[in-house]
Amino acid sequence: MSEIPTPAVDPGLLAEVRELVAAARRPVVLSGAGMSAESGIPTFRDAQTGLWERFSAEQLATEEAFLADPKLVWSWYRWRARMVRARQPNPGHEAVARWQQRLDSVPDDGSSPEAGGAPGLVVATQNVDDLHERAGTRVLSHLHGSLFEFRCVLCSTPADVDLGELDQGVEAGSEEDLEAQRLHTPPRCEVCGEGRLRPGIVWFGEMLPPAAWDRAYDALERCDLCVVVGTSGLVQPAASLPLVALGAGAPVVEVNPDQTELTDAVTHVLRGTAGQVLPALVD
Ligand code: BV8
Ligand code: ZN
Repeated sequence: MSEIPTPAVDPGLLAEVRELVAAARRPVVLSGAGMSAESGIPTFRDAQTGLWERFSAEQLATEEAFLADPKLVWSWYRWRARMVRARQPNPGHEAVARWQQRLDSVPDDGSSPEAGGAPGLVVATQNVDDLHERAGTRVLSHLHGSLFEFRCVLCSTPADVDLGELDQGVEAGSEEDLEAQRLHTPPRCEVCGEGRLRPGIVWFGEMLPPAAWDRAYDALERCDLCVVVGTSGLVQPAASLPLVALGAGAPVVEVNPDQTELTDAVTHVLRGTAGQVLPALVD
């Protein structure tokens, strides 16, 4: 693993947050697209490339876009899923996994659910990639679904989709791969034979999965620390979740190289990247 440059954040503040991390028994990590930026996955703020450069992610991540041009939207998701599969978790993902494993070995202090319940790190992510899981983290909530889940638009039957071998000759995420994915149309559902498959993603204008939302909300009401990593805090209702932790009296730490919609509300701001700051907090 390459030597991680020490983050350019105030050492005193870093030391203070390190103590919060060491003392926390029920922390929650809320992650956004910036968590995966150092793995080479573009964030929603990054400009789209190639075929999709004329669209914003918000325009493509809608049911309307899918119904208007199923091939375009389907190929965008295939291309993104293949890109994620070809990328690796970064030191930020790995630090979160170590933190969760460390807390898994803390004996259950018998705290009643009212007192917050057993110790443990909870991760709720807005991201649709599987990089947290591939770093070894159990993710409690995928608030916006997953690139690797698919279902029928009509009967909602879940389905598996073969995303194709990562052709050695074609670099996943490349323009070439982008053209290759263009040839795919959403397969037909094998159960009802009517509907076409769609990605198991929460599109704009769609409700978040109630179970994922409730689990994240409940964990934040009971947490003793919340670390918000790599989110611009623009997309609702996920962006309001850190406020639940604040309402519960927990410190909320923002890890982000830039100012966000949440900056003024949080209790601690660490202006650095996930891959730099998280290992410096956890190890
Ligand atoms: C809902 C899956 C209603 C898709 C996503 C008009 C019409 C309809 C709805 C709305 C509307 N106006 C507002 C809304 C609500 C809308 C919304 O919030 N829109 C925004 C644009 C204003 N929300 C919705 O539509 C939600 N549903 O409201 O439904 C309803 C209610 C009840 C019943 C029925 C219906 C659904 C929102 C979910 C949409 N799906 N993802 C896909 O992936 O294809 S959201 C998607 O965008 C991501 O998942 C993520 O959540 C969001 C992007 O935000 P971030 O993760 O923050 O990423 P971003 O690029 O913005 O920022 C990256 C950050 O990382 C930056 O701060 C950067 O500085 C930082 N960073 C960069 N590098 C690093 C780093 N940080 C750390 N380390 C680094 N190395
Ligand atoms: Zn079906």
